[in-house]
Amino acid sequence: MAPVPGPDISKDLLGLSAAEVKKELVAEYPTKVARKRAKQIVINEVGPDGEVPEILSNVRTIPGLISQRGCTYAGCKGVVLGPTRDIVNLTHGPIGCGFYSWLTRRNQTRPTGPQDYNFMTYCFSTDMQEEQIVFGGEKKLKQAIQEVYDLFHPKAIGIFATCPVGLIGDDVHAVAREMKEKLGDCNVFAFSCEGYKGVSQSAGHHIANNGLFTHVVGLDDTERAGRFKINLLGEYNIGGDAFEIERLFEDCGLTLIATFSGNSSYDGFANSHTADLNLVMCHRSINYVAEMMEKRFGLPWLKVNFIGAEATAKSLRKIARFFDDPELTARVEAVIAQEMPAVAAVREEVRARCQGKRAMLFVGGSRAHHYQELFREIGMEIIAAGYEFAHRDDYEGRRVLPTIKVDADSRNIEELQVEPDPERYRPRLSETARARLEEAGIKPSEYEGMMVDMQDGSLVIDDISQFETERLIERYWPDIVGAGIKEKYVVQKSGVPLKQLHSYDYHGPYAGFRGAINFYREIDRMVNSKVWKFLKAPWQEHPQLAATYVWE
Ligand code: CFM
Repeated sequence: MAPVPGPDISKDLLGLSAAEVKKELVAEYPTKVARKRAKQIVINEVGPDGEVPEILSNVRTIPGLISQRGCTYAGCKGVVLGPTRDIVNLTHGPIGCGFYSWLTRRNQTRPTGPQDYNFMTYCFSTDMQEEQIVFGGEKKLKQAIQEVYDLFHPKAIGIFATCPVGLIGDDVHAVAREMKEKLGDCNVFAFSCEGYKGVSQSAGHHIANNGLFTHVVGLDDTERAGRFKINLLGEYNIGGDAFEIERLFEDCGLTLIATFSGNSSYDGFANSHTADLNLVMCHRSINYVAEMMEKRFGLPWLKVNFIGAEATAKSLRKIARFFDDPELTARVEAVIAQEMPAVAAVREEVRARCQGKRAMLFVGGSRAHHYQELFREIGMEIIAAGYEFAHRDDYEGRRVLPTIKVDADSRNIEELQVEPDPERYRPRLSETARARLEEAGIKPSEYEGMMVDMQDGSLVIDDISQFETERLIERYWPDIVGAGIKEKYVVQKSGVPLKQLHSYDYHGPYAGFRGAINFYREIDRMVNSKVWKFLKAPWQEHPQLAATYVWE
């Protein structure tokens, strides 16, 4: 996508440029901290070939800065494995880790019938106590697995290690092997996803990808019926997004084998290698599975985005191009033609009220990019965006992959060595088909990152701190901030609405065409509400109430 034209967004309320604002921000820090943060705060500039400035990311948060990040366990258990209804996710650790990672993300699921399992409403934990910390927790873990099996007879049990497990040295993998053998008809596998394993939840994604690929993908070779078989990777069915995307796939005549992992099932993962194309939504959390499936089974992957009506249409057309079938192409066009009028009507109405308003988005590792589309569709501008835990390729595009330095923290996470499967490797894309796609501007195994889609002069900030968030709000006074629950109420008490782009507050879906309509209406309601200007945070009226107030 070409750089987005638009009015000058590079000035704050005082007329200072983004570069000047950045200078002021980092000047508040001690020298060493300032040096590091200066590399994580970048003024966007897109060159003629789509080249963008380098941004420091996927590095440790500086102690003392309040960050938005979560932990490795959250990325593994909560994010990637959490939304699968029929795997029992058993947290090996103190009760809080299990409880606080239990369904707060609003990942929904739809069992196929009364016989289908849904364990997502349960919270499974070994509830580690002092006795296990001192004498070891393997015995209690085995008992818990047995109890789960006796009560529920699930197809699979995933074990998730929390921080103390790594510290005391419980061997969760040995326990998993032993119990798998003992139970016979239940796949038991473990994840060494202790919270401290990486610098953020991103490490947990990688560990989860490795585990799923090693223990589940490829277990079931059954060929399902369907001419256009796809997997959707990196879509987690927050607020029902996957339901809307599934509806569109069905209308288009596409057969969805598996989603990793919104509205997903164990059998879907086991069978996913029989599909012909992987679609990658959230590149950060799932690119590893896409890469490994390509190497072992020959499935190519395409980056897609179903957030935004235009992005959805574009993604559907990409899929049609891939399969290169006139019937499919016609059906995709018919679906787009049928859905768009309703979208356009609401978009025009809402745009009249939202045009020129400004947003800041600080979310995870993909949504700060994807949601820009939706805001732009109603005429809004993105003045600053950033990720909590993305890597340089998510910002700058995969072209920088060979230049990313591997540090001690990333070396901590295993890179699986994957070879083509001797029997089942089947390249789905011939050289001619690949060339044909590239000619149409569709590059398999490519993601160009967030920055190329942002205006010159906008701020790109990695792992933003609470202090920087507050300062930016004072300086730019955006019409809305897109972030998460930890930021929400501080920002709103200051008088700026905050839309949770993780859990969607209590709303959604936002994906696909109907999702876009929901989002336009929600943002219209939020940015045009008059209540915000009457708000004054308690600490604005009484500075001594602020946590950072210095008594003299
Ligand atoms: Fe991918 Fe996600 Fe995200 Fe993510 Fe997440 Fe999430 Fe997110 Mo919250 S997998 S990177 S670890 S799109 S839970 S569904 S919203 S931070 S931007």
